[in-house]
Amino acid sequence: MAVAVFAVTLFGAGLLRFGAQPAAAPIAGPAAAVPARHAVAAAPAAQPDGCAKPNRTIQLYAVELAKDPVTKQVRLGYGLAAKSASYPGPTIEMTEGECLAITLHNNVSSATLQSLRGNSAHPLAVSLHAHGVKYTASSDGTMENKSYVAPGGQRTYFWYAKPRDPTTGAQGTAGYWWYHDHMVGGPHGTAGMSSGLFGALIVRRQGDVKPARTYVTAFGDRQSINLRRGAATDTCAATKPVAGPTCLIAKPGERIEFVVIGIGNDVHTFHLHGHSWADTRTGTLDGTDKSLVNSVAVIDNKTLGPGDSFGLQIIAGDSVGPGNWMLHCHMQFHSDQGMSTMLHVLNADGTVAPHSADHAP
Ligand SMILES: [Cu+2]
Repeated sequence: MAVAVFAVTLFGAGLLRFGAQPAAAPIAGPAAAVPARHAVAAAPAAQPDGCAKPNRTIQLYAVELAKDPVTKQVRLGYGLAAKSASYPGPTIEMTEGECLAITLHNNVSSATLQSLRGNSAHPLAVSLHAHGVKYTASSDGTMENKSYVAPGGQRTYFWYAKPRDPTTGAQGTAGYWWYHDHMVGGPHGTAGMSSGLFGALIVRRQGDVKPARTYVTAFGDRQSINLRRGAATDTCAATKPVAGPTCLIAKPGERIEFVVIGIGNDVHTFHLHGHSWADTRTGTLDGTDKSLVNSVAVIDNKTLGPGDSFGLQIIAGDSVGPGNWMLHCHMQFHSDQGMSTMLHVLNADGTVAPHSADHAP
């Protein structure tokens, strides 16, 4: 399996905070039949209100990865560099009030995009579509808004994490969201998402408690977690395990965050053994608001529909200690077919406790 597949999508706070001003934003031409080098510049991407001056700029690359070793399906990924692309893609974190400029580079070949296309009239392109944040139509990432990127091209998208307005009560954008392609295969990006073009987007509110690690678990079709099933979801070595999309580890007492995303067509439930969380925006209750403490449910299983996303924080091993804690869809026929992995709360010496892997298909 390609090394890139194992690229770590968790990161410490601020990793993506480059602080640079955005470069000029060359726009890829919308017509798929036009070679990228001849692409005609469309109108510059307009920025949403409150986003006149982006706080940060990042480069994001859409690339083709090695085929899935089990299913032989095409795999695509987003990466902050072409060589670090993975699925899920890098977790992008913002704080309310920030404006982010993201330049998407399409490194996926026309031939690959053509192999995934259902209709020959559909443009060959990738895109970037975000949930939860504010963006104008030119950053929508859709065919309808001509906000996509032809092979070899690039385009800058602008996302605004609008803050909550306490004077009007207008909600902010803080939440656990996701981003994904909306172009590959057809106008809804169905083949792009099912090939790997998706990732988590976290918008924090000032003062939110930050975790030591963030893991992304996208529950999808074919009874998959991050497009994998059974043993393929958990590749942790017994000693010196390396955290990543297929190795969910934590030290006892570490604050761990999960972003849970529903991709594809099925409804799932997210269930984690040995741990529970509050059904709030962050999955936590700090206890200062007694009315919330007495009214908000504490849960260990949550329903996830297509397109939904939520997040939660736990203290790994709290009261239960090290061990191998199953994380699975609780729709029984899904888990029976391999929609199950593990959170390994490590022993004091950093090793994974012995366990039997789930070798369901
Ligand atoms: Cu399921």
